[in-house]
Amino acid sequence: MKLQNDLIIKACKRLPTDRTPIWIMRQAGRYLPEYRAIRKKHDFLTMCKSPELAAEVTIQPVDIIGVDAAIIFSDILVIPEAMGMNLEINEGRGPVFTSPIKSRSDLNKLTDPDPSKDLKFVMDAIALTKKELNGRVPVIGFAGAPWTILTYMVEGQGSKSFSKVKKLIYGNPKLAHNILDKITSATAAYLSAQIEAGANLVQIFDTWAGILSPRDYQVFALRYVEQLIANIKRKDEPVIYFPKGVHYLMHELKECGADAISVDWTLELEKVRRKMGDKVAIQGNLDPTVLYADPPFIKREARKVMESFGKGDGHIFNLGHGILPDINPENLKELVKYVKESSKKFHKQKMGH
Ligand code: 1CP
Repeated sequence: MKLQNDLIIKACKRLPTDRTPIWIMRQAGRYLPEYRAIRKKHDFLTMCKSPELAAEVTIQPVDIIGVDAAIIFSDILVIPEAMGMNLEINEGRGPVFTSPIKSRSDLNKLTDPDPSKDLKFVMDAIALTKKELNGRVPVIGFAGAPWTILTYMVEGQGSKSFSKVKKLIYGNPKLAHNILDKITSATAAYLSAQIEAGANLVQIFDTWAGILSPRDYQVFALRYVEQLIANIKRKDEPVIYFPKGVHYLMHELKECGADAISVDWTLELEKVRRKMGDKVAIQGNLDPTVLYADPPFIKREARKVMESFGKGDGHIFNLGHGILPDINPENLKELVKYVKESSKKFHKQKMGH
């Protein structure tokens, strides 16, 4: 099926577009009253595992906010669950693995999931979303990066100090590398299956990349991302990599195999672009909390982001991290409208006859 709007695909490949495309990390979620209405009736994992419900909330931000892509409603933690770990969602506290990995015998219990069986609900949600969107916008598949997934598997949940996973990589690096290898191959199969099911591009979320020293980031995170990207079976579906908090290593990142690098708001796009050259597209990077301000302020800040990238193609507008649950959706609507209109001057206009 031909896409009516393929701006994001083109931007990932740094091909000419009339304007800058925009989508928002965590756009399918709690800030939308329409999401909360469905979520009130079903728990989070049930929603992930019911293709009809997942497709419905995936499409909500396309209809309500007007974004240029739909990201499939799921979670990065479904991979460790499919590898055999028990995932529970505690209302209020978030997702928790009840038996985090502590030893080699815990690693030995993990399985190699078959995405077409163990993660069939994701593939079904992608296929159904594609059918319902009927080519309106591309569908983004996603997974967590191996390092970020390892942190959850070892910590059991989000953490402030990451002491357990740090203890593992410094105390037993061999075991850490063996787990990372297993996560990497499971994730490559998973993302390949998402593309096979119809995802037009995929994003790899490395939310906890920034808690490592530059050297450890290369050894425990970047190396596996490179391996992962090299092993995704794809034709020309782009890959976006989001290494949150990594403000060094721009030269290495541009060689990691991703078509686009997503950056957080602590970086200036102008400098990122200078360092990346023409090798990759750049996604980002409005501070998510700017959306708490009033629309004129939001627009000024959005304009600064576009000016910092400057003229030319290869920019995908996004926030520097996920949208927060207490943002007013009207503010996001204003942002999307503004970027769609005012980004035209940063692109070469087609000449009329
Ligand atoms: O209560 C609810 O309704 C559940 C809240 C929620 C939602 C809406 C969770 C639990 N996950 C999601 C969906 C989700 N998660 C998407 C959907 C698509 C989208 O609109 O973007 C995506 C891409 C994710 C990815 C994800 N899950 C990440 C990486 C991105 C990021 O924001 O850094 C991470 C770290 C998670 C783990 C997770 N899942 C949910 C929560 C509350 C958390 C964070 C846990 C923690 O670290 O404490």
